[in-house]
Amino acid sequence: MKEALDCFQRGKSFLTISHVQPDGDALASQLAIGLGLEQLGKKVVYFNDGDIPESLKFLPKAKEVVSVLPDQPQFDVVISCDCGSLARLGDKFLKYKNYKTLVNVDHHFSNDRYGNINVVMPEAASTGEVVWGLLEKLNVTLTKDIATNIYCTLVTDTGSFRYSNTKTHTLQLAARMLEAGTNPEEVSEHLFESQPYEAFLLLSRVLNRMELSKDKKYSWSVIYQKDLKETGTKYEVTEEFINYPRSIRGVWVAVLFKELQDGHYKVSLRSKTDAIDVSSICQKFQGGGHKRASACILKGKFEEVKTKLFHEIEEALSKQERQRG
Ligand SMILES: [Mn+2]
Repeated sequence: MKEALDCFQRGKSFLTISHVQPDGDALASQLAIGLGLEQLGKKVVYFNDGDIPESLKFLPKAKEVVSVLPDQPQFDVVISCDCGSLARLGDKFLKYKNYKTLVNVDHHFSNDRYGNINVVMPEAASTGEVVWGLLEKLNVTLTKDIATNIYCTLVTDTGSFRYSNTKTHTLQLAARMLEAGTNPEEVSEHLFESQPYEAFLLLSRVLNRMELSKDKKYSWSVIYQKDLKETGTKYEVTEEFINYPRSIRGVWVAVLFKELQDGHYKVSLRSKTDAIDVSSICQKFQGGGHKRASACILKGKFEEVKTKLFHEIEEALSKQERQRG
């Protein structure tokens, strides 16, 4: 932490970055830390490899995010937010050499410490919580714009303060963000009540295909490329879809398969108990994330991918059974 603070104090030019297809924690964290550094008189460029989801464009500073990395001048510091591995920052950044120090600010359990400096706090509810911890130590004033971003990170990663990572200090932090002027209704309207109609055409397909395992302990659904084409949607609208299999009574693990353009499958997993660590399942396929929310990419036909993954899920479920005796 101290090393990162020194680095932020010394640096003059910064690039903030978050993972590809950013969610509310990734993007708002990168915006909040940039806003804080700008307040300290630093030069900040905001970058993300790809498009910003429509629902996040309301975030203060989101309109300044660029998708091209500048050649000149060299940045003193790159700050990556909410990203567990270097590859997740996207292909453009992987080739980029135009900086001196990379600071990795995150809360993913599986973070592989790829930065020159790493501030990784798995106990934090969101990366935004880590970000605010840093900004506070730098004596940054909590403006409404910073607060709205931090609040968005909390709402996103706690499932609107419903998940197990919601602690007393999470709600205290959220309260501070409201005191600084955040309008919670406005944030949830943008995040949850501004869906395009087409998202529901896609959701109805996902619900139609939802299945339950024989033992009723895990549930899954799948989205194919043709679904996106036929409904005119993009994967960014599917962020909340996994909550449907997750919310079935008796289900411990929820799975959403998403066919990618290259025919591989991106697989998102959610666990409803600390006894089943889905990040370790995903790590077997070079993915990762949090114990209760993780993702990985599996290669092969859908039936093969399903068999491989379900084998791991069943292993994890029977291990949990054994532990409970
Ligand atoms: Mn996060």
